Amino acid sequence: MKQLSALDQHRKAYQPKLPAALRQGVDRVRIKTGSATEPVKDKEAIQTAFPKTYGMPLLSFETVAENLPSKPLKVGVVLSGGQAPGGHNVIAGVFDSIRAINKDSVLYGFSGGPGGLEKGQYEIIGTEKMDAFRNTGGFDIIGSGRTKLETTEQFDRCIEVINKLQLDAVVIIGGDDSNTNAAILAEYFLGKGLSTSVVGIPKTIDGDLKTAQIPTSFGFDTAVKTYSELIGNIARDARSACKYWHFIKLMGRSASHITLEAGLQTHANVALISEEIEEKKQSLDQVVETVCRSVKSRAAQGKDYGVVLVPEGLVEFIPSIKSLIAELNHLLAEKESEFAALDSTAKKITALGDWLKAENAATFKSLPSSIQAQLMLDRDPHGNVQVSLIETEKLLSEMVNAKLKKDADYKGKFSAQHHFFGYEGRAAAPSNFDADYCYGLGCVAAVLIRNGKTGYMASIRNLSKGIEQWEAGGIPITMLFNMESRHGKLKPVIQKALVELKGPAFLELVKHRAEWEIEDSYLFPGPIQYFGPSEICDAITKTLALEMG
Ligand code: FBP
Repeated sequence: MKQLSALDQHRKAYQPKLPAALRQGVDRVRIKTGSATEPVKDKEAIQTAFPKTYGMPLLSFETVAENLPSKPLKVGVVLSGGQAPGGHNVIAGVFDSIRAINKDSVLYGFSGGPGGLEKGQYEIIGTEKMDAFRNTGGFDIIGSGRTKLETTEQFDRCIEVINKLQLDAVVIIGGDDSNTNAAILAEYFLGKGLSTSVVGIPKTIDGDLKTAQIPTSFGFDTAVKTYSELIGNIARDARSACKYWHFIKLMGRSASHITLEAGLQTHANVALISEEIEEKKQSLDQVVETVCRSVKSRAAQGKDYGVVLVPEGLVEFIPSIKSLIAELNHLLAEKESEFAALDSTAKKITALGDWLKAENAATFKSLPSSIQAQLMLDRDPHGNVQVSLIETEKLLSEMVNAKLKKDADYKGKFSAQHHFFGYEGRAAAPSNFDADYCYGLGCVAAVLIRNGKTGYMASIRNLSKGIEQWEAGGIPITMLFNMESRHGKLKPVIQKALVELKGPAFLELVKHRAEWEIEDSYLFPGPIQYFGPSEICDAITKTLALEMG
């Protein structure tokens, strides 16, 4: 028998709270059909790509007095992409709900991500296994993966597996790319006359899968609270030892939501926001100057310490580096074999320096060799640079150090420590918020499936209010699409939600940052609390509170 920590034992017994519409039991929920939807832009192209699922209505739920009978359901579940706290509770929500709808329902877990569906690698999730994973972090119940399902050959292999198991539905728990694929699969299945539903669940710690109907993706709450605890501890250490500047890179490859929220939670001296840097078209040197300003003004007060938060995607938002990465992506694909034949990193760096256009070559040559090497590493399956592998925190501190050395007015001592917080929070035990939200999303998915809905994402809105006011429903994924260029071709994709520079969360940072840059205004949020006063245990993120009012 697996040993459990004391916390795991307590959390196992936690009963997630549900939105009002689901409290009488999922077998008492009726779907209310709302108005037809359409995407904000590129309507024609999206309608052409999704003739069967375009324009579907918004769905909301209402409770009815009598039980609504259903046949046993066979449902497959897939965890896709990076871990996010609460994934196990989504599965628990689906598991409990389909069995409440009909006790003979069966849940299949596809292992290792979308590739498990394609290859037919699955296990039947039973009560004992499910119970062992309730309210726990990680995706280890069945594992996750980043295989992208995009070719018709892959779709057809999925259909073979689905037909063999006679699945009524597949639930895809993933981020923007995975939910895009869920909508493509739903459309493809309908085109092939297959009645199996595909339902998506909004997951990612990065917080960049967000719309009016999806106030936040699950996992963001727990991950950012975990990082904020650690940042608070570091700020306290910095203030005690008075000798280090801590450069902390935070996950969030495309958007800076995590850095923004952690900045608001801890009042770190500097919280760099990539979206702002891009909008202001700042150079790397200007970003370095932002940090130097804080270091110098604090040194003038005798404070040779501080905390700088760096979003992991930062380099891709600095226009000159963005242009360099775009050309590198192209070159690495075009000259793949020639590049692979070069037998040392030094030779590769020299070759790229020669192949790049003059402006990009100059940017490339200005970077330390460690960063040059990191920019050449393999791309992820979606063709993205793996920004988690680029040591931006070190790049910045080295450049800050070099700049300060040349500054005759600077009389302080600069010594840096580096940290990367990503994996520390990605599989943390879910906060009460994520435990409740995720379990609810799983229940919502089951209701959508029972009603034969496909191409929908499970949604719970009104999250800044108490759970009694949470609103469950379904949103057609096609309404979230726009057309974007991917590998040189225009494709329908869910638009990533970046930090809104006119939004209340960013404006809150702007309001205070001049003070935080100079003063020791640190807050020490401490660990996530699972038991105790509600204002601590059930607190939502500042981002959600500011955005939802
Ligand atoms: P998802 O977008 O799949 O949710 O993953 C987000 C993330 O945690 C990023 O913040 C990070 O850049 C990335 O995963 C790292 O993933 P991996 O460990 O697979 O390289």
